[in-house]
Amino acid sequence: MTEGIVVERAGQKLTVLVPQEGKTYRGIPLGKVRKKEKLFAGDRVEGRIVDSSTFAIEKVKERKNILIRPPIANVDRVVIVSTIKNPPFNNFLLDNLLVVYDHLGLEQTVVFNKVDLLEGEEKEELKRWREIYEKAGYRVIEASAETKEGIEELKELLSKEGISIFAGPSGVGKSSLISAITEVELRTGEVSRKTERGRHTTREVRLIPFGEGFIGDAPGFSRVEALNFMDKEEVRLHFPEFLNYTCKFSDCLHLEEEGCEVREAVKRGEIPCIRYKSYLKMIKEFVPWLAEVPACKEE
Ligand SMILES: Nc1nc2c(ncn2[C@@H]2O[C@H](COP(=O)(O)OP(=O)(O)OP(=O)(O)O)[C@@H](O)[C@H]2O)c(=O)[nH]1
Ligand SMILES: [Mg+2]
Ligand SMILES: [Zn+2]
Repeated sequence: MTEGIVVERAGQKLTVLVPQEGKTYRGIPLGKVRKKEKLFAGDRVEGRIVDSSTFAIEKVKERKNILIRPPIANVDRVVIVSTIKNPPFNNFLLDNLLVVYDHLGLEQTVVFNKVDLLEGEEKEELKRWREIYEKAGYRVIEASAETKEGIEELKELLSKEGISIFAGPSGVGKSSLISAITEVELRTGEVSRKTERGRHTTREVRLIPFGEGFIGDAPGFSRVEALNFMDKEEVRLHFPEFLNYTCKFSDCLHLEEEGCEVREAVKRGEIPCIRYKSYLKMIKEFVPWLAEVPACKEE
């Protein structure tokens, strides 16, 4: 049996890389595999090289994980790409992704791309967001596929073994960054001036060999809901800044419970209101005391 990895899935068409040969093949799942499961980019497979262009997939190895958004298996780390401008920053999407990927146990990096576009007040806005995420404990990189700022830092991070993927909304420059990193030319598309959104240029998942591992480009998406992946009670565990506080009750949801230290920290301004508001929105709750916190009114 020969080992391979699915590096691309376009509709039913699978592309399998056989590292031993340094060559890609059209992957054809044999009947028993096809009947049992759907294959994803990132799947490690075993099978036989049938001819110079075809690989018969006889077995799919057990998966470490499957990301639904984007659909890739065996992911080790994820780079979540956002922009302050063009398109405007969607902090709620970023917060949902951070929760979902932490739940899956992935190593995460927050990237703000297109910093070359920012002026004056917009630079201040970036600085404020950067501080919020860094204080919470995330690694934040400012980048530009245009000026190549941050590209060396990303290269270093992504040359490690395993599968790293780029996630985030359409138009933030995922494909542009991957092109700058790997020097593989990928299709990119302009952001619409009217709607300020990307045009879903990348249609398929594709893994590109880089360093000891792979970098995955995938279509953008604008909605992910943490509650589709976990119970309401779990969400609080994936806000690292909440974990610095010990509430009276260990199952505290940080709403209106007696002895809630997270609430006190929000009131004192130690936990940014905007992150706490994301948490409430994620678990679909409301707390009346928020209206009394001066720092929360400004936002
Ligand atoms: N000024 C500037 N423009 C950028 C930068 N990165 C990407 N762009 C532009 O932003 C647009 C969108 O880039 P893409 O790389 O296609 O974005 P994407 O995230 O892959 O989008 P989807 O494939 O639709 O999900 C293109 O017109 C790029 O040229 C950057 O750092 N600075
Ligand atoms: Mg793209
Ligand atoms: Zn609490």
